[in-house]
Amino acid sequence: MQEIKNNLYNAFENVLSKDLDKTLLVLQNGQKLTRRNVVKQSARIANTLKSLNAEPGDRISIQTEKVTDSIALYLACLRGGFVYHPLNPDYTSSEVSYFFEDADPTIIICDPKNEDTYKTLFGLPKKIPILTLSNRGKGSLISRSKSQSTEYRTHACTADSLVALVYSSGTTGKPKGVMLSHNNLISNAKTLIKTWKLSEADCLIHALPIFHVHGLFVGINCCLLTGGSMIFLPRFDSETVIESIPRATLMMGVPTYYNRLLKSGKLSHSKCKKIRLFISGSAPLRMDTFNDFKQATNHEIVERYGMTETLMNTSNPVDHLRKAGSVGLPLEGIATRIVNQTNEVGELEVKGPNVCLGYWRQDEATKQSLTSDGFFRTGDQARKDGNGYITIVGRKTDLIISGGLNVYPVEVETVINNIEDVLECTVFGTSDDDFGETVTAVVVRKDGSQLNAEKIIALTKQELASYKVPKAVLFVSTLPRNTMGKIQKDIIKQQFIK
Ligand code: MLC
Ligand code: AMP
Repeated sequence: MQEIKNNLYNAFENVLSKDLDKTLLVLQNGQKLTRRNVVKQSARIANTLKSLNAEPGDRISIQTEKVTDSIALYLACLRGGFVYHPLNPDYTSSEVSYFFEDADPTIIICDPKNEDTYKTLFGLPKKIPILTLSNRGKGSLISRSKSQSTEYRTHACTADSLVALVYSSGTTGKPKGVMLSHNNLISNAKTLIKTWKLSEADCLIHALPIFHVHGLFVGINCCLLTGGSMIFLPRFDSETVIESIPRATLMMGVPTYYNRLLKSGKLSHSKCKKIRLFISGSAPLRMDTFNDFKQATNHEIVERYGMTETLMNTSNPVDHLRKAGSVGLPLEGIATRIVNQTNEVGELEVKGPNVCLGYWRQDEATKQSLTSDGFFRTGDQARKDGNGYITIVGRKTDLIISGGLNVYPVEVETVINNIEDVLECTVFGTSDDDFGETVTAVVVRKDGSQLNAEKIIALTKQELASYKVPKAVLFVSTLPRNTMGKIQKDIIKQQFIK
């Protein structure tokens, strides 16, 4: 009995079962789904996955749009003890091949448009069942689920059982699967609920994608654990979000969302009076965005900081000073320290029940990510002020965060360097009012080549998801190198940044 309670689904069930008629999701078309609708659908889906021989611990790889049944599918994985493995629907077949190969799923669930390709590429050799899911109950997952029972006995697991595999790119090598446990998710959601004073009365504007921890484990888990409701939007779109604001009490987003809401010119104090909190994370929130947003809405955005490997680490408080430019104070139960400081800036390390189990099938990388006393090395450079507020001042790596999505230059450089007529290139982030940072490539062409920026962009797009594709491509005759022969990215960057 004790063991059963360790499944995150049991924690949700305790809350949801109190009033199954309460609305859980309001969709973009106004349709409302009650808790009962979602709970029953999750049982049908869990039974379907089980009927295809999925066993607890097996990975279910999911690359679909954000659709009506997405939450029921997530809950189905929890109930079955299956490992939820979400993927960005924008990934190309070549990107996705790597993830399927590495995660080694028992079932793949994809958008109908990819079914034939994936069946040929991944289904046949390993006989992996490939199901489809699209909006409003379409696709083979839901058609198969219709005849299934609406009851499912939730899998009993330990607190440390693997619940989700979310990939995070590495600077070198390939992306690594971050192994998250039931306890990681439960403890982090409980801490956030306390910090942000979330309750059953809250209604969250959920416009974030659900293939990353922000939309999934901050947005959805907090809502399911409090018994609140969500305006569940397929994607962020300023118009729809602005229309939704008067009906909501909470919004979570990346800084680009707040930049775009401001740019719309349609915010006002009265429109936002029902909102309790606007929360931002996944990328630095600029001070001018914080200040302009306050002026436009009378709300100070609550900035928090986290990462896939650790879920959320810090947040500005709700009842005390929300410091512009700072990611706030360590969350309860999470220890933070700043090591190897120069001028008070050093690498931020964190320890607590939020830190992941490690990297999937990569023991060496797991070992390297932790110190001997169990702190996780975030790779973020930070400073702490006298009151304990933490400011992220940079990163150890040359990671680009564009609209809250991470791009590792080396991945883009590899694709561009493989283009015929490219001699060499370097890729870095440049500051952008909308995305915070965007991807820029500086390329050296082979002698006599007429290769242009459009062609490079088009060829890169065949290989990589569009958020990784450079928004600007510039040409030079040589790239400066240091005495070791390494391209001096900083010098080039300075030349191009105004
Ligand atoms: C889409 N594009 C992007 C992009 N998203 N380009 C750069 N950066 C992005 N983030 C592509 C589109 O495919 C399109 O390509 C072109 O850029 C312009 O698209 P758009 O219409 O402006 O983009 P849009 O669809 O509106 O998406 C932008 C966005 C979205 C910011 C709304 O990317 C988004 O919702 N981001 C949130 C990411 C997130 O959830 N991060 C959390 C990670 S978890 P084309 O070729 O068609 O023109 C984490 C831990 C933590 O970091 O602390 O939370
Ligand atoms: P990911 O690996 O995709 O989860 O991205 C995590 C990274 O996003 C962190 O290591 C930080 O570099 C960055 N990040 C998240 N939240 C913030 C924030 N509020 N301010 C600055 N950087 C952030």
